[in-house]
Amino acid sequence: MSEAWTTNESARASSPRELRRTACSRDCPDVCTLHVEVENGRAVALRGDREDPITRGFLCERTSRFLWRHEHPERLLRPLLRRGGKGSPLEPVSWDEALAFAAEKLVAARAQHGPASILHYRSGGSLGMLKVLGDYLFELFGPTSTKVGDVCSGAGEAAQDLDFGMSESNDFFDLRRARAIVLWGKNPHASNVHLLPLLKECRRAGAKLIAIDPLRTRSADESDLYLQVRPGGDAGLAFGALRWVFERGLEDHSLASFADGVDALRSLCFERTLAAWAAEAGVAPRELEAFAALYAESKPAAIQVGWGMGRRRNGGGIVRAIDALAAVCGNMGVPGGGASFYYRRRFAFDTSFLRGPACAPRVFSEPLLGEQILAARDPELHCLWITAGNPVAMLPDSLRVREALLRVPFVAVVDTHPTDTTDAADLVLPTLTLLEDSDLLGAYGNHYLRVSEPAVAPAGEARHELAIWQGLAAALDRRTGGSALADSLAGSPDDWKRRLLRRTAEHGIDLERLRSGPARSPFAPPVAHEQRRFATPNGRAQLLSEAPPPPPRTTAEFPLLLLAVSTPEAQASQRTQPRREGPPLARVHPSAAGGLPSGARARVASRRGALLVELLHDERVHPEVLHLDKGGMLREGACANLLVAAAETDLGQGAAYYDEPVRLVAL
Ligand SMILES: Nc1nc2c(c(=O)[nH]1)N[C@H]1C(S)=C(S)[C@@H](COP(=O)(O)OP(=O)(O)OC[C@H]3O[C@@H](n4cnc5c(=O)[nH]c(N)nc54)[C@H](O)[C@@H]3O)O[C@H]1N2
Ligand SMILES: Nc1nc2c(c(=O)[nH]1)N[C@H]1C(S)=C(S)[C@@H](COP(=O)(O)OP(=O)(O)OC[C@H]3O[C@@H](n4cnc5c(=O)[nH]c(N)nc54)[C@H](O)[C@@H]3O)O[C@H]1N2
Ligand code: SF4
Ligand SMILES: [Mo]
Repeated sequence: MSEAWTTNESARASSPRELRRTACSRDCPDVCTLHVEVENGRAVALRGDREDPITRGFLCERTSRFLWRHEHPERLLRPLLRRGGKGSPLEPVSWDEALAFAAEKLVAARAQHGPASILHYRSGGSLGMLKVLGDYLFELFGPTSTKVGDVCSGAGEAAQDLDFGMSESNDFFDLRRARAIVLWGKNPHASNVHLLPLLKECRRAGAKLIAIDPLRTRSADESDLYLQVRPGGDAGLAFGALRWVFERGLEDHSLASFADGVDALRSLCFERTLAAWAAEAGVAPRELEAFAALYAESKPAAIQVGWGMGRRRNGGGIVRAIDALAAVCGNMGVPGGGASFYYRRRFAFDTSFLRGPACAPRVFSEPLLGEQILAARDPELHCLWITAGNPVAMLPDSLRVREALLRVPFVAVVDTHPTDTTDAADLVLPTLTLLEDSDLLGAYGNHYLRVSEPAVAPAGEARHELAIWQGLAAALDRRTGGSALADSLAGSPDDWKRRLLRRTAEHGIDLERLRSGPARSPFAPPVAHEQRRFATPNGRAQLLSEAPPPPPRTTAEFPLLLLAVSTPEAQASQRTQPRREGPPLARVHPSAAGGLPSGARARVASRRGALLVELLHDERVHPEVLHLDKGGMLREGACANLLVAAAETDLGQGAAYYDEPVRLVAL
C-alpha cells in the first residue's frame, strides 16, 4: 500500500490528514508523481512530488483541479443498463446482472456470428499498463476483432520506424547538451508542462530556442526565432533548410557512413528554389534561411517533434522530412541531438502473453471506425466493447461514429464519467479514477517508470478494471462451462504488476523499488540510436526520397483549416472544471473573420457538418487557421470532430484531424 504519514500541519488539526503518493495515469507525456492529502478517507488536496525529477513539485492545470472531476455528481457509481433497448433510459443494475447480461450477448454473438462480430476498442483514458488485460480477455475469448492504427501518434511513429527503425528519444535531460532546441509543432504550455523548467534551464545556459507553429503560442513568444508556418507546410521548410545546408556543404561529413538515400534526397531538395520551398512553408525566404542557419550551425541541436505533427494526410511524410533534416545535420545518435517524438513507454514491460492484432480475425482502422463499423458485413458487428475512450467525441466524423454505435446491437462502455459514448451505449460499467487506481506506468515524454497505488477507496460500486475483466471472465465461463478465462486472468493488481515487471526486475527495478519512487527504464540508453546504429533492417538511417504531397489548399468556399488542439483546461474530452457558458470559442485572425466582429456568434461549416461558435479575433492565429479547443463533446454543443472527415494519414493509420477545410457562416 501507499506510504502514509501524519503531517505536522494536520497533527495540529483535530482530524488527521494522511499523505498518499501515487502516479498520474492520464494520457500525458509526463506521468507525474502525485501527493494526495486524504482526510477521513476523502481526497482533499493534490500536489506534485518535489523529489520526482520530472514533476518537480507542480502539477498541470487539469490535474491540479482533478478533485472537481473526481467528486463530480455525474460520476458513474453503479452499472447502468438500457433494459428497454436503444432509446430507453440507462437504469442502475447490480454488477452480477450487468456482467451476466454482457456475457450472454458476447457468447451469443460468438456462437451465431463468430468472434469477428465482436470488437474491443480501447483508448487513452489511462496509460496504466494493466489496461492491456482487457485486450487479453478479448483475445482469449475470441480472438475477436480489434482496432489497428493510432489516431494519436500513428503517423509519426510509423515515419520514425521507417527512418530510424524505431521511434525513440534521447534521455529527457540530455536536452541540456543541445545548443539549439526546436519546438516543431509542440506547445508544452498546454500539453507537456514538465518540459518547461528544463527548457528554461537550457535557455539560461545559452541554448537557442526555435518555435515552428501556425499558432503563436507562449513558447513562440519565449523563443529566439519563431516561424509562423502555414498549416501542414513543414515539409517545405525542412526541404528548404536541407537545400540551404547542401548548398553550403554543411551536411555531416560522415553522413554516407550511416544513412541511405542521401543523393536522392539532395536531388529532391534541389528540384525547387529556396523561395519555392519557403512559399510552400508559408514563410519568407529570409526566415527559412535564418532557421536553417541557426539549426545547422548550432551543434548539437535537438528537435522536439510535436505529437500532432503527423495528424495530416501527408503527416508521415512531414515527420520523415524533419527526421531527414536532423540526420543530414549530424544530429541523430549524438548527445544533445535527436528528433524526439516518442519515448517507448511500453517497451520496459513484459506483455509477451498478448498476441496482438496479428491473431485477430478482422481489424478496424481507428480513424475510420464509424464508417467501417457501418460497412462491416459477413459478419456485421454485433458487440462493441469500449474501454477508456470516448470515440464519439474524439474520433473524426463524430456523428458517423455515433450512428455506428447506435446501429450495433450491443455496446458496452467502461468509464468513470458519462460521455457522448456512454450516451450511445447499452451497458455502462463504472471504473476507478486515477486517485483510486492501482497500476504501472511508463511515460511517453520521459523514460521513467512509476507505480500508482490507491490514494482513496473506490467511490460507490466502481471497480478496478482488472476486477471487471475477472468478473466478465467468470460470467463467460459460467455460460460456456469450465474456468479457462477466469484462470487466465486470476491474480491481484500487484500480482500482475510483478508479472509485467519481470524483465525490469532482473535489473533491480521491481515493484518494491518503484514504490519508493520513479525509476528510469533500464532498457533506455541515454542517447537513442547510439553510435548512429539504427534499428532498421540494414542498421542505417533511411532518408526519404520523395516529397509528401503539399498541404491542403484553402479555397474560396472553405478559406480556413480547422485546428482543434490541446487546451490546458482539459484532457481530451475530460474536463476538470466547469465549461464556460455558451458555444465554444473559435479563434481566427481578424483578417480571416469575413467581416464578422469579435464576440459574434457564427457557424463553422465543413463538408461534414456545422457547429455554432462564438468568434474571437486573435492576431496570434495563422490567417488560414480556425482554432477550437480539442475535446468538446456533442452533449455540450462543442464537438469539433463532427466537422472533421474521417481520413487516414499517409503512414501508420493515424487520423488527418488537421486537414479539414472550413468556413465561417454568419447567423
Ligand atoms: N492539457 C492537455 N494536455 C495534453 C492533452 C490534452 O488534451 N490536454 N492531450 C495529451 C495527448 S493525448 C497528446 S497526444 C499530447 C498532444 O500533443 P500534441 O497534439 O502535439 O499537442 P498540442 O498541444 O495539441 O499541439 C501542438 C501544436 O502543434 C501545432 N500544429 C498544428 N498543426 C501544425 C503544423 O502543420 N505545423 C506545425 N509546425 N505545427 C502545427 C498546434 O498549433 C499546437 O500548438 O498532449 C497530451 N497532453
Ligand atoms: N480534433 C481533435 N481530435 C483529437 C485530437 C486532436 O488533437 N484534435 N487528439 C487525438 C488524440 S492525441 C487522442 S490520444 C485521442 C484521445 O481520445 P480518447 O482517449 O477517447 O480521449 P478521452 O476523452 O480522454 O477519453 C478517455 C475516457 O476514458 C475515461 N477514463 C479515465 N480513466 C479511465 C480508466 O482507468 N479506465 C477506463 N475504462 N476509462 C477511464 C475518461 O473518463 C474518458 O471518458 O483524441 C484524438 N482526437
Ligand atoms: S496530466 Fe500530465 S502534467 Fe498533469 S499531473 Fe498528470 S502527468 Fe502531470
Ligand atoms: Mo494523444
